Amino acid sequence: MDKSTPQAIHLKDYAPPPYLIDTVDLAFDLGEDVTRVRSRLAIRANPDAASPAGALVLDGQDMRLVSVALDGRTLDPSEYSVGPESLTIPGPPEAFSLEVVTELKPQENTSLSGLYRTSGNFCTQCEAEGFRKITYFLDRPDVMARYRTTITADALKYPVMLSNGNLVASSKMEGDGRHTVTWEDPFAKPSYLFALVAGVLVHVEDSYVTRSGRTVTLRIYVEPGNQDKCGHAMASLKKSMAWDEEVFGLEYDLDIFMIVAVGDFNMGAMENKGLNVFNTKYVLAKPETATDTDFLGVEAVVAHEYFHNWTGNRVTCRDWFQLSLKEGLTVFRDQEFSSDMHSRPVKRIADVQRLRAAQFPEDSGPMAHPVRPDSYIEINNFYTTTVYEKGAEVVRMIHTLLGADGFRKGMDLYFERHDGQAVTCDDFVAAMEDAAGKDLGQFRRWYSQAGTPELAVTGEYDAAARTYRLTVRQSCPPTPGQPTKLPFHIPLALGLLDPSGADIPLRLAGEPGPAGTSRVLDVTGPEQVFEFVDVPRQPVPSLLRGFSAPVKLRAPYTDDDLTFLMAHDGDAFNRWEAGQTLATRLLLDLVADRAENRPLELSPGFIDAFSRILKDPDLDPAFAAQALTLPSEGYLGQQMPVIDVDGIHEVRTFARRAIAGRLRDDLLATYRAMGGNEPFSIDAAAIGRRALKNLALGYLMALEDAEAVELCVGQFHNAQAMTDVIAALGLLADTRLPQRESALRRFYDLWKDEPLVVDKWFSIQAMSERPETLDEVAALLAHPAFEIRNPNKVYALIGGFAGGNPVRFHDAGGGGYRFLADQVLALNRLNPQVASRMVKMFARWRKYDPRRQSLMRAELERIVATPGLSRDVFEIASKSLE
Ligand code: 0A1
Ligand code: ZN
Repeated sequence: MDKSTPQAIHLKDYAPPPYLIDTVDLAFDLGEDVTRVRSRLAIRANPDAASPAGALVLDGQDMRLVSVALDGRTLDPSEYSVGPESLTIPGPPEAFSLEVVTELKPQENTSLSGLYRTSGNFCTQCEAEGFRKITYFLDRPDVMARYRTTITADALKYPVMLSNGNLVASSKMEGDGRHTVTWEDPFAKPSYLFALVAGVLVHVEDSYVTRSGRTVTLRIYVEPGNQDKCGHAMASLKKSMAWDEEVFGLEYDLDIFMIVAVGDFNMGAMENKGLNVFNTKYVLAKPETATDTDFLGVEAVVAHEYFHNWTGNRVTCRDWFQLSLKEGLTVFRDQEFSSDMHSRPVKRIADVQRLRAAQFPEDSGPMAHPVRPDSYIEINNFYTTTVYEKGAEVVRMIHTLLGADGFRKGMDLYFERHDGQAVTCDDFVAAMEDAAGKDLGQFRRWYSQAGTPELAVTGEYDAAARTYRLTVRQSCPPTPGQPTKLPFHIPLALGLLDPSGADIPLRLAGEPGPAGTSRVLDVTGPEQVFEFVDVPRQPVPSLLRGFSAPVKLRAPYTDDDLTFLMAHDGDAFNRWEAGQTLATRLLLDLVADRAENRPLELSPGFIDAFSRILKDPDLDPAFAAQALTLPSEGYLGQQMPVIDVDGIHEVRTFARRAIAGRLRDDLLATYRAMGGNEPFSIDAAAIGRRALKNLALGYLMALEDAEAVELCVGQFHNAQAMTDVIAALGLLADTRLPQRESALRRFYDLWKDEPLVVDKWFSIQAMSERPETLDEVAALLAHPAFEIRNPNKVYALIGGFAGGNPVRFHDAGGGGYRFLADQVLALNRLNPQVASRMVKMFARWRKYDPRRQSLMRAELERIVATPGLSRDVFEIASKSLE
């Protein structure tokens, strides 16, 4: 760092703001060189502040202060002081108006936070602390104000000018070709929800009539030429609006709802009041350019941002430590929405895979933090999978413990109490507790303790007494700053299967009669015994049904138990889980065999189980595709004390070939059966058929025989849907076939004018398992279509390589590590948020062998020693080394 070491901010130091701001009147004069912002604030001392108001310290950075006026009188510079990150006015009156003029250069803003330019348009991103780069302000979420925004700019270059709320005025200026609009947002909001967009944009329009009969105008703004890719986003928005009314009784509250899609955006999207700004990736979709995963992503993110209108905007966060209040809850809501739109088990499996792939590693590494963190150096580093996805799991557990009705009552009470307020995670839990009459005191530890708990479960059957005793032990490994943990309140959903595979009615000792065949046990102590009575035969337990808690389950299942559960468990999630547990076990055994130079052999019983799934005509193809996918290299690595990168890759490849060799005919039959020529549709059934077809093609290509190659090349050339084109291209990219290069070339030539499709082209090459990949990725940095200032390009190429290609990134030569560190340092100057997302790929360095450890540590040390390091990168790199 060039200045002093950045300091952490602590939750325990929270104090209410000394001043409040009631209204904000902004006037933007957008220019090519300079943008001028005039802000007029109505400020008063906060009656609820802990101490007398004193000096007013406003946040502000990276702009030029032009003037300050208090109650209409321009202040002399001696009457205030300006620091690099603040403007201080000593001893202002109790209530006053403050007018501040600032000048910015959005065209030089590469951080994509604050006001910046994208494709010639103006755009803002204010969460978490971007508003302070626009004007001086109390830039914290517990300062909620009503905004009025006037925008003036050249009418030809910026025909469309948008902000939050409703358009209240517009006029053309005489003579100079400029025009002006004014927007007013009637709802008080924190500064992070402010937005402004101006430029050449076209829109697609629709409308929605709310349950109470109000008509809302819906508009999606895109760059000209993209109107044909907005239909799915619009349909998703309307479904989201209907779902929130139906499930939570929540209606939209303004007369217009706008989405703007921009090509340069750090994250997925942003829920600014009435004016959501989206990464194009989560808006633009048509079958020729977007995969099924993209379509599902658009639907989920449109829903997520829309749902924020209530969970985030109407009720917001008191401070950034409470981020999961809005994010965990809103992710839970979007997951439920997608489950209702498609298949619930398939969605649950996908969400759990994601949690395990990203959140479990975070929770056991140097960046582990509670869902409600205690401290941070840079808040932008805490938009994490722990805050989002584990936060959603915590809300889901409340839903499980309270039931759907209890949860709905809790939501109603939460809005009744807190509409228009900035509140805490604790306020949310209190509303749930009070509405449902359930004590969640111990449950609150999920918010304060980091780490993934482990649940060890054993069962004992007493044939004479007809009882089954389940012993449940919980523990949680230490995490940074939390060496020991108190027991969690864990909802353990389970069933017991009799030898025919049927569920046994469940009755605990002391209970009058059975309470269903699947139930939730409250695990609260370090060790607990649950005794089931009237159990006629030795059962096989189906534990943690639906993944009822974000824990690691250890249960002494035999291979036969797992095969039995795979075939019979009434809970679809656990049928999938049993197969994954068995596969993980077998693959890790093979990794050990390989390390000991023993010959590799895949158990025929396992292949038979796969064969039964493949041939089961009653199975949902989407589920079958998930069940037939082997655990990822990353997940297998997590199960090892020291990750054997090469062993895992080799063994997984071996297993895929072995399965493909044994089941070749079945795979071919599946490929043909799923590959019907029906017209493209994006419903769950069609997505499932494509998933299973491409899974079959993937296995067949593991054999790389002439027939498989012909199918793959044929699919690449003839398929209409991008899902199928990309599946084939991804498989070809892993090969040394002559068709590889021609396919990649053809794909680029066809799609070079579609940036989102070019991103796929970059990531497919970045994820190729071929040994040349690092050199090719390094060369692609110089490709005309690569742009390091564009986050999507960085995520596709650099992120695809470092995050999606374990065997090449972790090449023992260390070239991958050097490459990533170089890119982190280049990005650090341009876009600290993106740089910090890249440096996180080093965080798990301690999980590797000594040679790789020292190579990765050296790169982290090189990064930390670099002058001019951003807070973002400094925090991740230095904590990784601790
Ligand atoms: N609140 C958004 C995510 C988001 C967060 C930060 C951003 O810039 C730093 C941008 C978007 C969401 O949850 O969708
Ligand atoms: Zn969100």
